[in-house]
Amino acid sequence: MPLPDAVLPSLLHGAFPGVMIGDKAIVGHGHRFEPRSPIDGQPTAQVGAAGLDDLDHAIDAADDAHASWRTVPAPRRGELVRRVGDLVRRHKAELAELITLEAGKIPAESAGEVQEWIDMCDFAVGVSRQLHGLTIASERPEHQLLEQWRPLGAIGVISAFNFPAAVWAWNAMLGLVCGDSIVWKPSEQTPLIALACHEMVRRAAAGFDEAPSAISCVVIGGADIGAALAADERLPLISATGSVAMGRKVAVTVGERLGRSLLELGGNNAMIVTPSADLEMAIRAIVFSAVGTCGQRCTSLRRLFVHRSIADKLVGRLEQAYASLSIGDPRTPGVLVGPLVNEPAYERMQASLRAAVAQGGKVVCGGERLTAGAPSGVYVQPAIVRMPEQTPILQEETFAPLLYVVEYDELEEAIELQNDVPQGLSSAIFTSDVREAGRFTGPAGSDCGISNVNIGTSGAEIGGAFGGEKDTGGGRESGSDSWKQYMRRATTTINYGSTLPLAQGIKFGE
Ligand code: UN1
Repeated sequence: MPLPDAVLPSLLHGAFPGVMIGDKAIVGHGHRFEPRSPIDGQPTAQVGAAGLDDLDHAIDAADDAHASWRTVPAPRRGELVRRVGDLVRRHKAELAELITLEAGKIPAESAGEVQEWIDMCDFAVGVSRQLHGLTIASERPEHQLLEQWRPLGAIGVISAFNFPAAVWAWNAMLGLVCGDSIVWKPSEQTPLIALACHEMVRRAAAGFDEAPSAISCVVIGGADIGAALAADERLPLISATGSVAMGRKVAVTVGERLGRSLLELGGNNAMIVTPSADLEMAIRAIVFSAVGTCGQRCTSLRRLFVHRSIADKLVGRLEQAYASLSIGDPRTPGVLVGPLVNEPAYERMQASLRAAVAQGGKVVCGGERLTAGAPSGVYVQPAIVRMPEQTPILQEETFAPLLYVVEYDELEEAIELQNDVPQGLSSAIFTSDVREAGRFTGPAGSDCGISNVNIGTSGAEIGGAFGGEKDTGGGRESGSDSWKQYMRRATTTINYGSTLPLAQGIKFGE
């Protein structure tokens, strides 16, 4: 498959550089590897992964870059991000093509992910003129008490395969306008799109005198690189997206050195469908949330609580909708469900299906591996399983198109079930009853970071803060005031008088 060269750095000795320190491309001192496309399991390129010494150089350079970048006025930093946005718009098709190639998404979803990056650029440009502090009333005469937001430093970003561009963009576009530099460890599954993302920033910075090129660095490698990144004291913030197990390790490592971590980990998202729901809308929302991205979003719908009076009807309609899904090579027009990322993902889906059946579940449809006509990637028929109750397997997030359905009688019970899992990312209710919607979104309702009414669990806009509670890690990224995490708060008191009154009225030797 020809690669979209227009957005990629040049090959060095037959391999893509696994390390980019601004405009410096390095074939890393780590192993050489061949990422494989989930579409057909075939290698796409050779990449020279980073060694620990490469990471060390990248962090040094990013730290240096930050020292001058932080003094550039924030609206000028916004101008750099505006130029990044222009480049991303121009190269939207090529960038989307790489996402499809490396993450296996259908083109519409890949284009959506690039759009999410563009939206993030626009948002960050606006934020660059709104990094507001406060003026606080001082208790002392002729004193000003101010709260100001200052750039934080070089920040580490660890991201996952399933949103290989957007999650970095949430962090990097805001980090850049906040005066930070970025050291990014992407998933080894998606090195080319990571290089292309960096390439957009590199090109924007190349024509922009105030921007040192090492404000953006990419270090492609495995868990050892991630662990060393998290441990590095030169990085005051580590923003990590991925599994709960990974996040727990990052939190401990970063906590140990009293750094700041921003975690976006697993979701085990639920939807409640009440008797007053608009079923047509609910079905469309369920199908997109449960099978979109082949069930590999952290916001994917995994648990469906349906009122007993409508359960059979709803499940019957879902079964029909699932039967009409076109599954296969995501580049084929009309296909809605692409591949799982790899064999282990398929094995985990099968293990969860087996566990669900052992716990009393009845498979309504799906779970079969598709071979006929599908290329040699891992293609599965999305599954629906009716469960007698919320059994132990429903406590786990399985990153695959596997939807459990449980019936309920009382809304309170459904809300309790939805909250009774370790994760707390996204949630939804379908109802036309304002009281039910109010209970769900109220203080005793959903305990998730995202609680939606009459839309699915996935597909959040960038304008809101994105993230969740409990095992999801507590972080909030992208919109709202998430930018504050990429800055440090400085309280400044200015005495413009000619006496020295002490706070709390203390008299000291007078
Ligand atoms: C993720 O899966 O890590 O809300 C992020 C959504 C997307 C982001 C998902 N905007 O589904």
